[in-house]
Amino acid sequence: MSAPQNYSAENIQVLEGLEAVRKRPGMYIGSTDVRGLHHLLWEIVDNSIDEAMAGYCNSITVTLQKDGGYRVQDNGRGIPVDTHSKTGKSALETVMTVLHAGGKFGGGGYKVSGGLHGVGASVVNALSAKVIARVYRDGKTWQQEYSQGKVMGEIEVVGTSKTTGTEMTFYPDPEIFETLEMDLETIYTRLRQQAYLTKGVEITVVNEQEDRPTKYRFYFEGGVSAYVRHLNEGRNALSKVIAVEGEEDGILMEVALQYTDSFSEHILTFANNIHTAEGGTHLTGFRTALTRIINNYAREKGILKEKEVNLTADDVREGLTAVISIKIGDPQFEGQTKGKLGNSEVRPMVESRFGEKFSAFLEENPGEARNIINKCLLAARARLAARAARDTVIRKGALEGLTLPGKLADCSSRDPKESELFIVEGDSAGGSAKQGRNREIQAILPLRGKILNTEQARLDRMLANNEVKNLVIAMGTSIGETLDMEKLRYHKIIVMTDADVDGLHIRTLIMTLFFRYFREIIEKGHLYIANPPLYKLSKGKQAKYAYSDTERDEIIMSMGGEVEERIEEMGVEEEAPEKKTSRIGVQRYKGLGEMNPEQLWETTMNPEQRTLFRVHIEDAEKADKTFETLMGAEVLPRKKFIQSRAKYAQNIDL
Ligand code: 0RA
Repeated sequence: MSAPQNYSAENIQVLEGLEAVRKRPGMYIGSTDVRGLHHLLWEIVDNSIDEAMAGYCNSITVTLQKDGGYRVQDNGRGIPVDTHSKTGKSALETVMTVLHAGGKFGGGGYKVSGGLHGVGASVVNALSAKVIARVYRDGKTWQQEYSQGKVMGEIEVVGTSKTTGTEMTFYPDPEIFETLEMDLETIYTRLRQQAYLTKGVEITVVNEQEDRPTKYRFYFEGGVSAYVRHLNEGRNALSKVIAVEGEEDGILMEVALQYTDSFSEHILTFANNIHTAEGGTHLTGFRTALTRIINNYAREKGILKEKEVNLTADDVREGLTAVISIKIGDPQFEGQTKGKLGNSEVRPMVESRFGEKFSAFLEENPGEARNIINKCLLAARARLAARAARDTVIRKGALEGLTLPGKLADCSSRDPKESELFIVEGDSAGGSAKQGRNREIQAILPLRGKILNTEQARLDRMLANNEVKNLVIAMGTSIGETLDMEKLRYHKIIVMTDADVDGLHIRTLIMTLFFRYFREIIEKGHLYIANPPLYKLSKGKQAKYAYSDTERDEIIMSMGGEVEERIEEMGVEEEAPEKKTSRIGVQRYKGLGEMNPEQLWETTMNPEQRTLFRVHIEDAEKADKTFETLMGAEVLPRKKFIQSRAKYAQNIDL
């Protein structure tokens, strides 16, 4: 067929569909920053994972090509390539050019699929400068190319093939994305996760962008149990990994859990391999069963005495690491970010299936059961102590007529929407910030540096800390169970610390604190990190600021200076070498305190010019884990952590 004659209403619709994606990419992939960029890869990989879940594929390879392309290959059946009599198009072309067409082919061939989430290959196509799709089927290799969602030519046979499979190579469009470089760590984490959740599939990541290409292979026979083991690396386990599987009415459940002596909870839930960040019916079923079974057991064995009250759902969470994965034919995703599983039939299924088997485990393993229950009892005691500490904090505030801490330089506005709270490290930086700020909308709370030096990270002790108390009172929200977002006094809470090891520590502490006790503040997008400059570059009266080494070099060049080749010597004093340049002054800021109030305002605080990084829940979770490593009871991981960063930090004291 030749294109012009067949230029039907349908073709026009297709173009309009993908045009809409290019006009408002955020609607389809969330954003056009690095997260949105990663989304392209997830969409393509998810399609191959779907093929694996359907049982037709056991190997997926993701390649980061030297030319900037991303290639995803699988050994599935290959997307059908024969021409459909009605549309005059192959299934391949339809999948690539029609919005939401993915997964509709093959006459219900998929038992499970991502549903809403797999917006699919056509979106990736629309947002790519180029896509090359290859299908290996029926002894042939088929190929079609696209650009910005448009077909560049008919599908054609380009060779023979001994295997079957699909191969997509896409080049993200620089007209759309702010950056074209994905983060390798993020790719590994996500694909490792997918490999844990899809037993028997092998996922390989090849990075050809390095001088020496690297190859990582993820394959886990153990599935979710292996995942829990991985999450608990570096923690002290109180039991072995408890694994429970079940199937009922077409719902497949896989649960693995393990208690450690950690103080926080780590639960990851999935429906059809999609992370349900907001939980849902699978999580509710799990929690209800866990609390009930632990209480039953503790009563039966006389560990909980008759007059003692039951352990609460919160008590059985401390130190719990669990992965809950369910697969279901018709998943319903609800909630603000579609991250909550809604299917009501899942809750009773998980509750009874998991409950039965968990109960049997406790009966059969009395030693481990005892460890778990003791941990929960400890949590109950800590909870009561924390509540007492919190009540004192609140009562004190009330007695003094809700006095705000003396160290807080509050703003004059009483409108939380426009108000900002800067949490600043150290008194001298606090001084500059107080003088440099816009007093109408910016409040400053200086925090003393060494609060990270407690021997163990316990809630009741953290709350007893004056600095933390001040923060709680300043924010106005209370804490933990009684957190009240309506009372939040500032809609931007901005952490402003030095770019050195101490600054990093304080930032980690603050993020951990928010992750554990003010999680909703992060989830609602109120927590930010300030971005102070690393260098000041001056030539005559002209001054510019650089926020990274690359930017420093660019500015020096633009000022007519020359940039020395920098030789990285790891493990040697980390004093940055002063640049030798023609009449260009290079000042490296070692701390916020080195900036005068005007400079701090201009570079870091002025809402018109500054950059802020919003903290996402994953960042905070990472901080939480780092914090545990730094503070935790186990010496070895801490030692490793510090040694691995020794080149950045010669004398951190812990
Ligand atoms: C529907 C039907 C068939 C294959 C696929 C979808 C398929 C899609 C993707 C996307 C990435 N990799 C994929 N692999 C397969 C084939 C049905 C048949 O051969 O009978």
